[in-house]
Amino acid sequence: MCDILFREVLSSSFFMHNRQRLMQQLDAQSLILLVSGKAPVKSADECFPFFANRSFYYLTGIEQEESALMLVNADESFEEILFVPDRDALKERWTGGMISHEEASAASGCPDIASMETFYAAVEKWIKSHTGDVFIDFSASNQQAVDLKQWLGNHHEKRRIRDLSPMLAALRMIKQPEEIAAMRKAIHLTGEGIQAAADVIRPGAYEFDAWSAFKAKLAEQGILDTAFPSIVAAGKNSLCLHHMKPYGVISPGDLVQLDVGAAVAGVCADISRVIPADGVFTEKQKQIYSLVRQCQETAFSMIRPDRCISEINLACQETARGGLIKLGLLDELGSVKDYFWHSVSHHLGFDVHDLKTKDMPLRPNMVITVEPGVYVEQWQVGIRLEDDVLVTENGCEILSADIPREMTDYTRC
Ligand SMILES: [Mn+2]
Repeated sequence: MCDILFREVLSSSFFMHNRQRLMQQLDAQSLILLVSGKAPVKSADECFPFFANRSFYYLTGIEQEESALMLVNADESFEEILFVPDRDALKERWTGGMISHEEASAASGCPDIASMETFYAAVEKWIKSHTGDVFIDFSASNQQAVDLKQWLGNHHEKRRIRDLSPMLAALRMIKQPEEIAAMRKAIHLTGEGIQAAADVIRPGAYEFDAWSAFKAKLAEQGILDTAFPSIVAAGKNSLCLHHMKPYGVISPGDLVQLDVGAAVAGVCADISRVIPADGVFTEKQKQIYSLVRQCQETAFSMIRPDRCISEINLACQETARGGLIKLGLLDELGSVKDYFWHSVSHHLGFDVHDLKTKDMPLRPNMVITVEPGVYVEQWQVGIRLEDDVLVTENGCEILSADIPREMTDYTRC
């Protein structure tokens, strides 16, 4: 185990295995093309930060901009070529080292590394000498992917171009042991970050005090990019689900909603907890908190292979409906959706909202979140509790079980 988490990488055999699993799903004589992408331009010569397309990363372990993967499924075997841009001393002077062929090969386990300059010629050559279909990721929206699709359309309009994204989703939904191990570390670190944030929450502090305490805890391990923008929402700000401007001041009596996640070796955690500013929950806050906890228990008890997320969601809604009626907030004919604003689960992996095949039944080694939320506008109380859960052979394991989840854990005398 690495002691400093930013050095964590997944092994080349993980990426090789992913490519093999993908190829096994395809007909013989097909061509797969995937690109890493290009950072979007902000303005003039400035770009937004670059992150490689997550499916490209899943198959290569490479974060280099403007790279491409070509996989050819022949009858008995498959060929793989990874194209990376030529190193450019002037560019590297500004933005640091570009990946070498040796580094690309070591990270991906792909023996054949070529210059990106030769990519389109290689595709052209394959298409001219084969009749098979070409698979690209229709869901990729980066400029390099758009250019590739357009080029295929312009130069090979008669060739069948097919969408790879359903196959990528099917693969990425089933987590491999190395991914789960990295996720456990990301979750553990997220728990430490939540504790650090909770420690600075008090009336008079700002939301960004907790926000920066969380980030600082991750930075101690060299983890500088969170899995997604951290949400710290005090009081009525918790009624905005993605409150991303943590400038609010924390007032006495407020609850502070944290929805945060670290990523380790690219694998995300996604955890939500609620901290009372004064160290105590009011009666109304307690009622909503325990209802949300009940919804979580409904979900935990249902998660197992063959269940669909939609079924779990409906059951949680029913738990919420019953509780809201008891509290007098909802009448029998009212809509629970007035309080239960979002679905309970999403898949989690290299993307925080990971690729999925719509409402496919759960399978062992899928990882989903359990995040029921109940939002009571008239009380100015919104509570969401979120844990990350691994589907096992006959139930589930709560990967974030060690992160305190009960009201008593966050009550201070
Ligand atoms: Mn989530």
